Amino acid sequence: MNNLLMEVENEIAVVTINRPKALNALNTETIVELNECLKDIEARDDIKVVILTGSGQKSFVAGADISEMVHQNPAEGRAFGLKAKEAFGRLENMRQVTIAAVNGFALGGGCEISMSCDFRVASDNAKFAQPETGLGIIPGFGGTQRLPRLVNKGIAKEMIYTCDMISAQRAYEIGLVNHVVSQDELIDFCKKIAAKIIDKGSYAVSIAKQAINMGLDMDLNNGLTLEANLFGLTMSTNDKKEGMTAFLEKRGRTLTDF
Ligand code: CO8
Repeated sequence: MNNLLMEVENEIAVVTINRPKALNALNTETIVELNECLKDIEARDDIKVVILTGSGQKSFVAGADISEMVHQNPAEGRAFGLKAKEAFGRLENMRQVTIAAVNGFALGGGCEISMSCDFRVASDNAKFAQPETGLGIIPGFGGTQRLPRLVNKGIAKEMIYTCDMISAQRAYEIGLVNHVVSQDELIDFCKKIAAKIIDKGSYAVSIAKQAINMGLDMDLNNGLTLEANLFGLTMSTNDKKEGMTAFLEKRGRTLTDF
């Protein structure tokens, strides 16, 4: 991979977008590589959590690559958007948990890729924005859809219409990020959250992820039916037997399903 780095340790993969000269902007090659990398991860049982970050101290991802987009015609722009839809959709719905460790600028496509992760942790120097309307385009990697679902509609509209950059603290206040920590602590902090998640039933976590993601696209009644069905499914697992028996026998548990 030319534009990605990956390290795996203790069932956690740290995937780093690595185009420092362009502040880790996403070009087609990077998006295709990310999609392939995530496909490989999905097939691996030794990775339970993916932490996505950007290389360097300054930028997570400074957006889609403007030097590439400037030459795109409408058909090419659409094709670019669809490639990203596939990669970002995979990030959003893969069975592994995904955490964005936002270590600097998360602008345009950078904010959008972070929103495709299960949740976001920011370093205190992080900055978020959707600057697209200032470039004469609109957010095309999910910003008009995921941002209003994550924060409220009015806040999303103000961010998209004004292109204002917001601080990590403001991102925390509007619920865009779960935690703000120092840059030095960022990856270790995310790894600690990952370790807590890995300690739980990994299959159950992935089913809970499915229930939340699919349920949010349904009305409440259908969402509750989906939950009941998936809950029923978890009653058939070895982890359910082990988790509940261990509790009743007052002993430690070993959960292994994935
Ligand atoms: N694309 C390409 N190159 C970039 C990008 C980018 N998004 N961002 C930064 N770079 C490059 C710069 O051109 C510069 O390159 P060079 O050294 O060769 O001149 C290098 O990175 C360093 O950048 P700066 O010198 O500008 O660094 P500063 O510290 O002065 O500024 C900023 C940092 C504020 C992050 C500034 O670089 C900036 O404003 N970048 C652009 C941010 C932006 O507008 N992002 C949104 C892009 S649009 C988008 O993401 C749309 C997503 C949906 C697409 C849907 C398609 C279907």
